[in-house]
Amino acid sequence: MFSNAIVRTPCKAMLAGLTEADMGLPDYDLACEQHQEYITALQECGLQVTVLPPLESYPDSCFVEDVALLTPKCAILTHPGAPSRRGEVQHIVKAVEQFYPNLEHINLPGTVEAGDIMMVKNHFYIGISARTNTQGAEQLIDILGQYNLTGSMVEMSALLHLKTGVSYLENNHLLTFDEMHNHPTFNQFKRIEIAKDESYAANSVWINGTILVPKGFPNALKAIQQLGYPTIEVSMSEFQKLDGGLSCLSLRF
Ligand code: CIR
Repeated sequence: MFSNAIVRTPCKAMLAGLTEADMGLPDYDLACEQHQEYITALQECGLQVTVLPPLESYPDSCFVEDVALLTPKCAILTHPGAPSRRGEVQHIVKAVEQFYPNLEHINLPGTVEAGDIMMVKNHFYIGISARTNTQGAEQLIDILGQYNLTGSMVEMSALLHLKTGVSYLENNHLLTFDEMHNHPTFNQFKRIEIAKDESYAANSVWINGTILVPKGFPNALKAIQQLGYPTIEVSMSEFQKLDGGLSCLSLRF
């Protein structure tokens, strides 16, 4: 179960955020509205939400998930693979310190963005991507080991982050997209395959028994509901334009 979440209000500079989506520029005011809707959804799931102020120097700073890994036993500050995002890390420290007495760090040459990390009980799957490298993953696995947690690396090819293509919904249920449908690492899970035209919904989020699903993906929504989960749909169009999924907008712990 999660009790808390940390989010950061989008900044106006988000229009200059990193993206390969080719879906046009986000509308800032609409993004703020959608962000508020996201916070409300977290609160409806019983989370206490810490809302950090916008950071104009970092266009992608609302995607707080990437800069820290918050586990039940420890907090690890990452070192993003995207150079323009590295400065975001120092700005999350104070908020994380409110909840964790001791912070661990990933250091160069290691890079990690926590969108590449998927927690399944005490195990952490770490996608090796353009943003997270093997040195970073090795450092992370070492740190996790010190807290009796485990980690393993997942090879991937085309996805931005591991959780762009796979989400764990608890109860052995895994949403998968594209290269993750048949990935041997996940053979032991019951996979729910998300079709290409709804691929964005492969990044849905389990919070205390409820699944947050991006709005506008009816088949994915139905498949998740058929598993027996209550769902909350959240409008995400403006964040999708920046390659940001539902999980990216919060740290949940
Ligand atoms: C980036 O490219 O870094 C941002 N525009 C999107 C980050 C998405 N984060 C995530 O998937 N965890």
